[in-house]
Amino acid sequence: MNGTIAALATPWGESAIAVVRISGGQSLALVGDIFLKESITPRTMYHGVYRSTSGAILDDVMFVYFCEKSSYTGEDSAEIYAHGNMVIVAKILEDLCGRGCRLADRGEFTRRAFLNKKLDLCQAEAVVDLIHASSEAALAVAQRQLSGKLSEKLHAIGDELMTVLAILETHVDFVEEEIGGNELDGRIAERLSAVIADIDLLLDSSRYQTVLGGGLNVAIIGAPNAGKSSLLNCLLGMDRALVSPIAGTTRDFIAERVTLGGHVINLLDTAGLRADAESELELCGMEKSIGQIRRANAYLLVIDSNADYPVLGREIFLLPSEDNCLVLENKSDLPNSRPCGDFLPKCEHCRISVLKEPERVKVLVSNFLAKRCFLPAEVDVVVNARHVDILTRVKQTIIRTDQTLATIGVEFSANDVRNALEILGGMTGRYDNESMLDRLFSTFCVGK
Ligand SMILES: Nc1nc2c(ncn2[C@@H]2O[C@H](COP(=O)(O)OP(=O)(O)OP(=O)(O)O)[C@@H](O)[C@H]2O)c(=O)[nH]1
Ligand SMILES: [Mg+2]
Repeated sequence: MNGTIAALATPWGESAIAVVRISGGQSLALVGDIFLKESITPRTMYHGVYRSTSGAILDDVMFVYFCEKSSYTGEDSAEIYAHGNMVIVAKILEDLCGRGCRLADRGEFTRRAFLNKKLDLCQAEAVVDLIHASSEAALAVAQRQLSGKLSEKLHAIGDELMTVLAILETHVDFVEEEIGGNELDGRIAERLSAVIADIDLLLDSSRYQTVLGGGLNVAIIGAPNAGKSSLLNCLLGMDRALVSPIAGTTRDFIAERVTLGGHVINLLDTAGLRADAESELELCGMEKSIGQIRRANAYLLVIDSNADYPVLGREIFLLPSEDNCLVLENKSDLPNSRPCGDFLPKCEHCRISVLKEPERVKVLVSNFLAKRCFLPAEVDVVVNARHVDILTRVKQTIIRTDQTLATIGVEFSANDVRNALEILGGMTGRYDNESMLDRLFSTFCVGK
């Protein structure tokens, strides 16, 4: 943690106000010098004129100083609220560098907060998640993680492992007193399997990462002319895709983001799938669509309830399942429409008319996606890839403890538990190397 750092904390570009953030031992002296003030009360907003070292007036600003006890970074820091003009901001940063500051690296403010124990690593990660959260669910999870919910669960796991370690060590120390091998094994095995169950719950939550991260990818699929593009337009609430009675209208797939019931959905309208494409161009469109369909997390399968069932083709036949696919029996307003429950019978079905009842269709689709694909109420934390890696290693070590206890003995199992605790420590705090921290904080923006 060397030197005093400075960076623009608001986005680069024109705005009402731009916030320049400063952190490090020189913060108080810097604001004192710049604004010619001898005494500055922490956490108090001041009005001042920013004068550069050469005496030029750069801007009329507000500023505030935070002492190390009550700052984000855990060290003396300050914020300067300038007009949101990037020439002014560039000049202020240049002046700060002239006064001995250094421009901050990505995530350096939060990295300092972590090194000063203001946050643990899980909470630091939550800062990025919170900034990038694009749905209410993602925001709620990030806020819980930032407030320490995930860390709490990890500490509980750590405490339990410490208890097991204590039992094992007592037994090592007083081996002559003989607690009774079987009784000891039973007590420990029970505790270890409870810990494994807790770890499994956390590991299981990782499958909601995709949903929280970039939103859910939902592909609208079906035969040509079924009404897929009509459905896309209905869900978007605008005329985005061409709709026509000519089969094979959509060639290039169309991707659009939409918020349904507070959740971000990446909707994908695709080219109609059929075995006898009429042209090379249609075939190219289908191939491109199939590539995209494979990456989807859920499917809205639109069929024309007046026509023969679609032939989905080998490539995507197996993708829709009861967990991820809603079959929409469209064009129910036409006289020859009939129920199609025997087509993919395990999937949920709805008889609809996109044309005549767009609002009902919107509600049906939102409910389906909410039920199947969003975060269940009981999932309060969601672990990321780094956590999965650590938790998996902790779990393997615990399983080994159990085996070691049965085969080699108490002394060696205590070592395994110590290892498991050591690995678990990496989740919230202890870190092996600088490069891991570099990687983690490189996902931040510069002023955070
Ligand atoms: N009667 C009726 N017609 C509909 C309904 N939904 C869509 N259509 C009509 O069906 C035709 C095809 O609709 P599209 O939305 O272009 O179908 P698509 O599945 O995107 O077709 P391709 O892009 O060719 O694969 C258009 O004429 C729509 O107006 C409906 O609920 N009822
Ligand atoms: Mg279409």
